[in-house]
Amino acid sequence: IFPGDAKAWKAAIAKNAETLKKDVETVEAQISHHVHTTLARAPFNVDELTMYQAAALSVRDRLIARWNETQTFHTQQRVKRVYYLSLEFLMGRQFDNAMLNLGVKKPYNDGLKQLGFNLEDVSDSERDMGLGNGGLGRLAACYLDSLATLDIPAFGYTLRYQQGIFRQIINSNGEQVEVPDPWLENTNPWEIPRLDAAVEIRLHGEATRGDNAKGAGTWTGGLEVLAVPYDIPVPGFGTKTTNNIRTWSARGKVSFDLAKFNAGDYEAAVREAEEAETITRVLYPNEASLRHATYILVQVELTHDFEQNFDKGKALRLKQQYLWVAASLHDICRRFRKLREPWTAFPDYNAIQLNDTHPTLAIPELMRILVDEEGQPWDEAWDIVRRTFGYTNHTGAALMTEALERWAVPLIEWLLPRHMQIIYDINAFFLEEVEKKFPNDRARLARMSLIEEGYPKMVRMAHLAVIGSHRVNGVAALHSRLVKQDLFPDFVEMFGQDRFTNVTNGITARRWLYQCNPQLAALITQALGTEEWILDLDKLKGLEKYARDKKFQKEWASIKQANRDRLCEYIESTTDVKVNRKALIDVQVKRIHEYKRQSLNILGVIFRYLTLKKLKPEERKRVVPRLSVFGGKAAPGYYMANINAVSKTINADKDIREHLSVVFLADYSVSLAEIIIPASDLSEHISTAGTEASGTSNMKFALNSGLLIGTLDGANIEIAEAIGDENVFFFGNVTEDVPRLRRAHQAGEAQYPPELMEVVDAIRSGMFGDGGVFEPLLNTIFGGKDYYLISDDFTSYLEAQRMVDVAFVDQSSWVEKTIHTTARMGRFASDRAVMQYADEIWNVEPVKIPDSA
Ligand code: 7GP
Repeated sequence: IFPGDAKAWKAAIAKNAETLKKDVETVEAQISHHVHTTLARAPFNVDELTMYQAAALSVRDRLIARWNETQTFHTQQRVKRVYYLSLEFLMGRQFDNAMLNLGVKKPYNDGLKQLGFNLEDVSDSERDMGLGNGGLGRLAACYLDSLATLDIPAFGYTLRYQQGIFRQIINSNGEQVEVPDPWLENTNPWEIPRLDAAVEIRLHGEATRGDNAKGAGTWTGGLEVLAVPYDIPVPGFGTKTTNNIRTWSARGKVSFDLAKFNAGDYEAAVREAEEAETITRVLYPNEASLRHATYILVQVELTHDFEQNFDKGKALRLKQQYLWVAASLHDICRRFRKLREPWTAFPDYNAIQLNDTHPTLAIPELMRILVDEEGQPWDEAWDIVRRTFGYTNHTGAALMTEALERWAVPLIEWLLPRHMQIIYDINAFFLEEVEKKFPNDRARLARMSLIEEGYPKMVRMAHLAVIGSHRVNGVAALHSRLVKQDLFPDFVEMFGQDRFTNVTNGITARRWLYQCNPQLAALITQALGTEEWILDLDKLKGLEKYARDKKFQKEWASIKQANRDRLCEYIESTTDVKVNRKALIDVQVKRIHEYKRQSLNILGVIFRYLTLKKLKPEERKRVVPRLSVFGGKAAPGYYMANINAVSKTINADKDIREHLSVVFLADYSVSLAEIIIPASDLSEHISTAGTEASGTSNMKFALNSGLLIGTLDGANIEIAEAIGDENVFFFGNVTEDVPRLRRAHQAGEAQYPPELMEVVDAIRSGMFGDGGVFEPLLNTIFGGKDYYLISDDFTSYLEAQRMVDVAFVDQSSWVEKTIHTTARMGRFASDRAVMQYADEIWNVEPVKIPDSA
């Protein structure tokens, strides 16, 4: 196996293995190695950033060793792998997480101390890996942690955006300003460049069909660009398995055009290469704004020059999607060919999960590879495709079909001519089947077609994902029901119930308790007498017996207070607000979006303010003090200046300050969530029923002993089932009521509650400055049709908030509720969710990497 002298190899490997020992001296030696050689610094010249880089590189060495063993073992054993295709992985910071999963945090802590550094300060030098927008991207990160921890062979595939999610600054008008996130400015120690393993990707060009409808076609010409892989190792907790996230970076194929270069036209020589690189320059900020762009586009008159007439952003986004899936499938197929198995065995070795519709082009791409390149018969190829793919939908079904991704046919034809043919053929054969099963039903054919008629025609990516997958799942019980009922009812009739299933989302307790709330984790471990809960979250049940134990309650509460203090310090150091450390901390952090109804919250805050103003000073003292915390990024151009206007007035009011303060924390991120979530007493998950597919922060708050106020939406419902209705503050209309209420608004028959009118009067009186910043909001409620039913849920929301105040006064019973809440959150572990995917969708088994590997 070894080239050259086997003895020399073995001795070298054994010697090198010593660098992986976990004692403090070894850790210090490794760090100093990187300081001196990789970073070329002398000890007197080491600042925190350098120390972070050196320490991170030494952790990376350990990861790479395990990564190598894992990959080699998986290859030798010919295991079936899961490929998780996600356009977003919101990883956050890696250093702390990697140390904890590898079990080396203590020696790093001690080692750094001896070298003159504090671990926490060093960790703070790390930039978040912000390669995602929100829930979908963070879910992908949690699932990768679980896959590795559960020893399931898996790869994540995504793009290596040079700019991740924008950084958010709040200007003096209280508006969001987006600034770039150059996260790669300092070298990123967590990735391994594989510059030699680039993949060639074709765009544009000419396509031909085969002799008969199902024969092999061709695709030639056009432009070739390179996709260069960078690997990020993902270590499991307490296991050797180290999986991989492969991120693709776009490059020009020839770095410059020699002829032009020689002719002296230097700029033209590099232009093409630069254009290729723009493909992975930036993460797209938000689905909603892009969909909006689609609608505008539909009305634009089209010519053949799409770069000019099509929204450039749209074309670039499609290029991103294709470069990513084509490079990933190339990789997967290359690995499969080495097995020398027939293509019909492809699904026995590969399960590919489509994280929403963004990677749906993988379906026609795999058809193209199988039919055009590998000479497989069409029907067999289609069978292979269907057995390989699974599709997860993440959009709230009550937002309805217009929320689903669609691409203009002319755009696909221009960029991917062969894929457009394949999509048309898939559609033709599919509609034949529909016609067979439901003869003479033209309306049904039109509804189910992959192509939506219009000018231009559009490809419905969700339909393609449904017919090209063997399983389609939603992400919470309610959502999965709505996916069948509202989004794909025709497809349920066509394929039967079995193709549709539910996998309720989950979160990793490694990051979202063990890492972000170390004190609570330590208390739990002490009470349970074991750390097993980190791998088996149902073990938290064992806390139930302490729920009424006064001593335990006291320790539990004092940890919450410590976490609260930490958040208050953060607030006071980043804003000019002075906060009451005893206040109930009421949090809403998530993407800012109409359906999530931050507006309901802020209108409720105003009502609380008005109520407090009416009380005498001694009466106010009896009201539970509150600190309302908001955070979240809005789609570019969508401002939340109203929240900041309210906070300005309230925080400046000397009579009220003690009793109510409001802060908006800028630049919400995974790292900020790690500070906010452990500190929260109450968190808000208050979307219009039927619109939030699941929510995952609700799980994080509850796991960290915070109570929830929410609607009967997404995973809130299942959380309440698990922890007990009595521990959740529910309010508002249910999904079934939504259509009727919307109709009432449309017919002008809706009632507006007096509490809401009181709030509106206060706004209009100028109490919160120029009312202009509220106009868009008030317009959607009064001028428009109150699509998200703020007015319908307002009164019951206020009532639920009153119940919170009442409950909080009895601290012992409140703490008891929070202990029960944490104790019963086991089923929301991402480990459970991932095992469900493994059993019901992927059909994969864990593979333990032996110590001797
Ligand atoms: C989100 C959903 O809004 C959220 O409810 C869910 O918990 C999360 O996915 C994970 O399943 N969706 C997105 O983040 C998103 O970008 C567009 O959806 C396809």
